[in-house]
Amino acid sequence: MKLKIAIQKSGRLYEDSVKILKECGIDLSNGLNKLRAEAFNFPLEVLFLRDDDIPQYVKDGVADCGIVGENIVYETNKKIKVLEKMGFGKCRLSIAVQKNTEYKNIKDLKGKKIATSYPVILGKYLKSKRVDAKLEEVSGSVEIAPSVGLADAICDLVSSGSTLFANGLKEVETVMRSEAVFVSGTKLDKEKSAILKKLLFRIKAVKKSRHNKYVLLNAPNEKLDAICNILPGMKSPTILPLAEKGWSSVHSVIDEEKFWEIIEQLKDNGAQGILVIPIEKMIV
Ligand code: PRT
Ligand code: ZN
Repeated sequence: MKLKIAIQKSGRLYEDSVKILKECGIDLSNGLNKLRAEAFNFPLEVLFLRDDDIPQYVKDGVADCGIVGENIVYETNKKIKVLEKMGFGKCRLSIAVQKNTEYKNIKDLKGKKIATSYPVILGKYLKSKRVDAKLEEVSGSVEIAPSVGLADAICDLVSSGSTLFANGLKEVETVMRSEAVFVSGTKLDKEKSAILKKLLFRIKAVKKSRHNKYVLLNAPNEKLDAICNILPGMKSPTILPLAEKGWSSVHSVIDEEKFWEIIEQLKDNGAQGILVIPIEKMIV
């Protein structure tokens, strides 16, 4: 029995999806063809699909789980479970207008035509804001719609914002934030649920390790209390006496987001010989 996972065949999520499976210890070198691969060291079969098709395949049980953008999950609105955010493929679904258009707030979109590939999500958003606008569904090249006179505004995915800028558009509303998510069907049998649980456990461990660093430092004993207060650690930091009298070695794990701030505080409190080591996996 193998668990079937659907990932994007090519595109923005492909590389990160394969990478995280690899970091979960899953070897996909056993590719059967361009559409399927089998892991030989974990009961997993990988199906490579277009991202838009993944929710439907997972709902129908053709795949048991998948990695796909939240934007696609909510737009296709299929009955599937979102189990975990993956931390990559981050973007936002935004409304943009031509940069010389005066725009105060969302009410300015009343009666306007908005081109989008996300009519479901945008429709709900406008409804929640009580704005009645006309949606023009387009499947690609959304950003040219205003300049060719097809629409007054667009609603599309944005990451760096350079596509909007290059097309003379400005972002005026964020409709949703999105990133890749791990999804599953709602009716997996016992055996597949057990494999899914193992895979999810590994994904969480890999994700957690990415945000954390292992820190080793030397500290004068009289500063240990202050230093331990700065270091949150998984439980409390490990403290070992050094050969040099009056000094100890402190080991701890710190969150990448607070990294520089913590390092500065440690230095200010007399920490020396600070070593920062990436963590490969983190099981808590
Ligand atoms: O062939 P397939 O249907 O599988 O792929 P696709 O072409 O439909 O999707 P793809 O590979 O472009 O995107 C897959 C997923 O990546 C999306 O569903 C999002 O969840 C996520 N993602 C993250 C993005 C972006 N960032 C993104 N910037 N998807 C698309 N874009 C596009 C956007 O549509 C616009 O055209 O990039 C352009 C804007 O980028 P910036 O950097 O100029 O702002
Ligand atoms: Zn697509």
